[in-house]
Amino acid sequence: MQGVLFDLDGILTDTAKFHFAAWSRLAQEKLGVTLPAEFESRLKGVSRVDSLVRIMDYAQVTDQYTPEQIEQMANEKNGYYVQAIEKLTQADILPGIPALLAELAARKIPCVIASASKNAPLILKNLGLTSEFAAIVDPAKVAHGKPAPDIFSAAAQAIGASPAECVGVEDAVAGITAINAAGAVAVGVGDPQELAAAEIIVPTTADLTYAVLEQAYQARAK
Ligand code: G16
Ligand code: MG
Repeated sequence: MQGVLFDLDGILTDTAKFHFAAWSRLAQEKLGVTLPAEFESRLKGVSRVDSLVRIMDYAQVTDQYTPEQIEQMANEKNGYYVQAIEKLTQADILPGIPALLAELAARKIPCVIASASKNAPLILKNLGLTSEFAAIVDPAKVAHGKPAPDIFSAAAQAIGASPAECVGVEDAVAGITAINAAGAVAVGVGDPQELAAAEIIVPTTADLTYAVLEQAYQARAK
């Protein structure tokens, strides 16, 4: 294993609840709808504008807004979201992540962020994790978002590795699909049925260790 490609939201910290709260506020105020709870997981790994498109579909208002109004609403949601993530600290890092990053650093295995979030640099800074990563892929610079392979291909490239030499860690179905499409080895965190396409699935981030990632990598090589 030459590198580890990390999703951010749901792997390093739990920001899905903040995305959902910000979208819920926007949907209520601007579209007059209450989002059902299942939207929290339905928007995982989905880009900002694509998330808004799904919400507008749900509200059945897709044809009623201009591209400028859509962009304005996406910006507004981001304002609410940034207010929440500004308060993140080291205490918000998910269990097992500091130990995993330390194990990988000790083995000199580079780590890269492959997140759909344009706020990834701010989140990493507030978690105190910026220096643990060799690179953060800019999602604005990849042509297609998850489930397309682009962001994981770019993440491997950022450390001079081929995707096949890397393990990707994800909590979202779209992310596992993207890792597999890039040709990297997928480790899923969450529901084994939902994430069945991953090489190995663990229940929580506390179960992520170097040994688990290496086991997934070796299993795929067979
Ligand atoms: C994350 C979240 C998504 C969010 C997307 C874009 O992806 O899971 O819910 O819509 O980023 O975030 P932003 O609006 O901050 O650019 P990931 O790939 O880290 O799970
Ligand atoms: Mg995620």
